Amino acid sequence: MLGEVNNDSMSPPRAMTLQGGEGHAAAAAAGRAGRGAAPRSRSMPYFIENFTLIRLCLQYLRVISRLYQNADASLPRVRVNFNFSKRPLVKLKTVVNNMFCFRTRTVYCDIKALLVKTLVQLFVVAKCVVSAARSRWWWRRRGGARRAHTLLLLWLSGCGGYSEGRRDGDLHIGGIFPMEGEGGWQGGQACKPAAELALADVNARSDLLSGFKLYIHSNDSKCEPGLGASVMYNLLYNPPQKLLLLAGCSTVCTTVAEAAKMWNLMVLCYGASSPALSDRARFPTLFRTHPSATVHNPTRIKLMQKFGWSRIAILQQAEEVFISTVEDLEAHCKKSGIEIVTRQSFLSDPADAVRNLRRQDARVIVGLFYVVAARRVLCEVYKHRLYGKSYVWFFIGWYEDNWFETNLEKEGIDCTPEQMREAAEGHLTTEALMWNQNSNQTTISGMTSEDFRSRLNEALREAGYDIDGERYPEGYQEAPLAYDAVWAVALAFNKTMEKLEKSGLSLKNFTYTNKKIADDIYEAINSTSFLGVSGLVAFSSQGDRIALTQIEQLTEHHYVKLGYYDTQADNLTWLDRERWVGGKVPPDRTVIVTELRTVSLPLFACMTALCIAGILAAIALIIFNILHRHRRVIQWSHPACNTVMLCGCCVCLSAAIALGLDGRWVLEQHFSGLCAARAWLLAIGFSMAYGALFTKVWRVHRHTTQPKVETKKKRIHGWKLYTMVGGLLVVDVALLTAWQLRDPLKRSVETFPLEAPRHHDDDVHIRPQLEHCASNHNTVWLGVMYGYKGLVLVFGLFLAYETRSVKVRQINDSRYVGMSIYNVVVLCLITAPITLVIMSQQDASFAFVSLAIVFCCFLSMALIFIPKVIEVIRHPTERAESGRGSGSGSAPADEERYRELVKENEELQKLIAQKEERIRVLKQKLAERESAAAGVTQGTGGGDRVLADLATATSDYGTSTNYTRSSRASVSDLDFSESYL
Ligand code: ABU
Repeated sequence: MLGEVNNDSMSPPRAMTLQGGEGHAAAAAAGRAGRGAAPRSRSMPYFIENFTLIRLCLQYLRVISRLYQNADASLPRVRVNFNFSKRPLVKLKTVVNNMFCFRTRTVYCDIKALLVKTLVQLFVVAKCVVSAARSRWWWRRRGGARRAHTLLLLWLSGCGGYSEGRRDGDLHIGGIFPMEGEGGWQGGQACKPAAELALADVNARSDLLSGFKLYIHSNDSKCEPGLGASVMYNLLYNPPQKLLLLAGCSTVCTTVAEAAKMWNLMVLCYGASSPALSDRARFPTLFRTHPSATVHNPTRIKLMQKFGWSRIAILQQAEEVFISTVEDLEAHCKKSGIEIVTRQSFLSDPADAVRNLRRQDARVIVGLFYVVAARRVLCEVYKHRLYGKSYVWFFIGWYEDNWFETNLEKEGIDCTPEQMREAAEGHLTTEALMWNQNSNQTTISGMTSEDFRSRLNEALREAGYDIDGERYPEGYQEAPLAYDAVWAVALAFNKTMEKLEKSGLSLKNFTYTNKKIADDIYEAINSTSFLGVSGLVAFSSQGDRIALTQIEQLTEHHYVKLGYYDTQADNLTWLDRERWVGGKVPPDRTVIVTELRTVSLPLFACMTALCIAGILAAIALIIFNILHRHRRVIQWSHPACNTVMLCGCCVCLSAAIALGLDGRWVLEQHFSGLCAARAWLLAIGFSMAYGALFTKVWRVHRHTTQPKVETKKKRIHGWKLYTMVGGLLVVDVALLTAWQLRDPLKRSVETFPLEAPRHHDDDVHIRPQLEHCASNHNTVWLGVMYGYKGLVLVFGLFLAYETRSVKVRQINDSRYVGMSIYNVVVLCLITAPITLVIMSQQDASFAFVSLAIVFCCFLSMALIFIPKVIEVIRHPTERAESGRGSGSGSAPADEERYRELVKENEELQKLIAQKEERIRVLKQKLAERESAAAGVTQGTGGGDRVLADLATATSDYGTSTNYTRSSRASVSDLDFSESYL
């Protein structure tokens, strides 16, 4: 019989012609032998003839035995595969096996048809003999025995050919198996032997397809849709009529199923996972024993929830099967609140996609690709170090167990098996259960799944696979699906036949235009339900297989079962066998630890100590100022201003401490209070300290610019000294209150770029944060405050410059006040803008500002008080001044005395003026008289009187002058004095 000829290597049209063509068997055999086995030689035809003869004899014996025994006969059947071009060892073994290993198969022969056809063959033989007799040379060249042999061959071949190709009792289905392709899924390698096992088992059953035998006409699609389509058309356009197509590999199934509906042909896919195939409108005649890849997605989501992963990435091969799986996965993720951080796809080279995963900090990655692409991905994963304790990969579970270390050289993968093993360690796989898990359960074929495994292993061993060395062919996982697919077909045909019988029809009546029988077959498959070696075989309304999923993990280069998930019942059976590379569940992202940047403790401690020392020093100086208030050195330095300045220093130093307080000390909710305190303390302290200095320098300037008389007249009241400071404070309070009420300072956080993990912990990154005080319109408020303070500073600086060489007795420390002002101005003008620039560096900023404050305060206190302290130390016993000076601190008696002296001085000056006038008049009279005496010699009485008056006047003047001089000495209030400094 020729129906079982394996036509892998034939071009599809030819293959099908040979399959169906009776009487061409010898030619077909010759063609195969010519391609595969040996060069054509003189002995070749002889071999072919003999070989074909043997085959036909055997077939004939079967026919005869059936004829005489009228019963089922088990006879050997020879199958030959001359395809040596690929996998020579496997093929050679197959050939040898097929030639010498006879498989049990029951043959039904239609005796009536045999008799008729035998007559026809006898006629053909006779005709051959007659025509041959005419050709003498032919008779001469061939021996008689040889001629008889050939005639016998012709006759037998006719019988055999008939019995194979045209039996009415054969049902034909097409089989499209991906076997020898480069990429994709070449699962036909194991699925085809499994389908053949099923075929044998189905045909061995007398209760199935009574009177019919099922045949598969198969070819290789290489998992290429174009080639798959070609194979399909050849199956369709070459006899015999096919009732159904079996197909594997999603891309091929998609093409085949989309076209097959046009021929009213059912398609049953044993190896197609594409969720796109669940579209009933697009694929109305498709069924599959392979579960849809979407069954993995609920399992993946379940695992993500179990391990707390809410951020994943997807890497996929650009094939419809994976695109539609990812679409389904995205929908599941969205429903479960899982973020898909990136979705990378690639055609054939995954290098860029893997690199992008690293950039996106992907940690939990779902990979969807065929096994060849999976090896490339794994190699890139190794190169980019995207594995280990910080990463989790979800791979598809239907790759063979050692997929990551095979075919590396052949596929040009530049990673060693060791590197691939290292990168693969710990990954998870999800797969639909394709083997019946109950190994004791007897399935429809009478086997348990383990029995099936043994038989399949045996078949694969025979085919040359190193099953004992755990080198399984591709599709081993799916082999039960192919086995059950054939059973599903047989059961469905059986059901359909029973139905058709009632209306006097048979499956043999099916044609590609017969919608009615096609519908019956559809109904039969749709309602199929049986226990197969892959589990319960039943189809959903979409034609999908319903299945459990299994979760595995690669641990020490071996897959370990972690559990099962029943999507329908939402039941996860977990075996607690997972092992993670780092000993803990990898996180789904780099853990970002927010870390508050605070002022370093030693710096804060040092500055606080300095500030406290400054505050204590200021308090001590206030006490000193009060204790020695009656000393000239204190009295003549506006001690009230000095006290205000010292208080201002205390406040400023407190502000410096407040600047160093941060999140380390103050709770977040209290931080706005700290912000307000800083602003108020600094502004008020500045106005007090600098205002006091400003007041002093202002007074010095007033002394130098006002007319002497006016200066002499004006009495300086104590309260006037406070007006300047008071005015500055009022402006401060007004501004700060407005700021506080309108747009209060609040805690704001500056976030810095991520910092490298500490202690080489890849999973942890630090995100530094720094607290600031800011209001909504911070720049406006700062501008107003800085503008106002800047004006005061600049004006103070101007006054200090103007009075730089002036020494006023009442303000004995004016030069030092000026120096303090220079110092404060310079430091403020430097510090304010620099702090704005370095405000993101908490230590530098705090150190800079607090040192500026400390420096200003210390220097001002030192400049103003050290001379006074030294003076007090030098003259510890000096009594308090009581009779001189007019400083703001002078006693009322001094003031009174001063006023009396001024008054006396004025009176005396008036007197002097009168006397001088009198002298002038008398001198004038004297001169007149002298001129008259020269003309008239008379007595000297009148002249003597004038002289006497003059003498009186002169004597008065002399007295008066002395007094005035002394008086002048005592009221020299505008004299520059260095009496104390
Ligand atoms: N389990 C093999 C699936 C192959 C495919 O969907 O193409």
